[in-house]
Amino acid sequence: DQHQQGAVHDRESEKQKLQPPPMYKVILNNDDYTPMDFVIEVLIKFFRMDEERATDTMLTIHYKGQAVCGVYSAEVAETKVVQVNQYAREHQHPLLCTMEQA
Ligand code: TYC
Repeated sequence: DQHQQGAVHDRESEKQKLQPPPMYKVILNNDDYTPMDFVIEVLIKFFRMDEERATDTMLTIHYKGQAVCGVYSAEVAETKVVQVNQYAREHQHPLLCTMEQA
């Protein structure tokens, strides 16, 4: 009845407030072959970094193995991963973009 529907609605509203949607780190991984300049270009183009931050992030990946390039909703993160990997393959580089829950 209406009282029960109200209770269900209240619990759903409560749940949405207590459980925000999961967020995902989008990660670029190091490899031995992708040119440094190409990685910088990717960071500027897909992660909207300025050149200084892109260079710093690229070097972090190069020396430490990987870096988080951004944190996004599931849908946006998945799109970044597909677009970056597609772009790298089009340019015949092995650069790998992955995601994991933040
Ligand atoms: N290690 C690569 C090189 O020496 C550069 C590189 C940096 C590759 C970051 C991938 O995600 C990467 N040319």
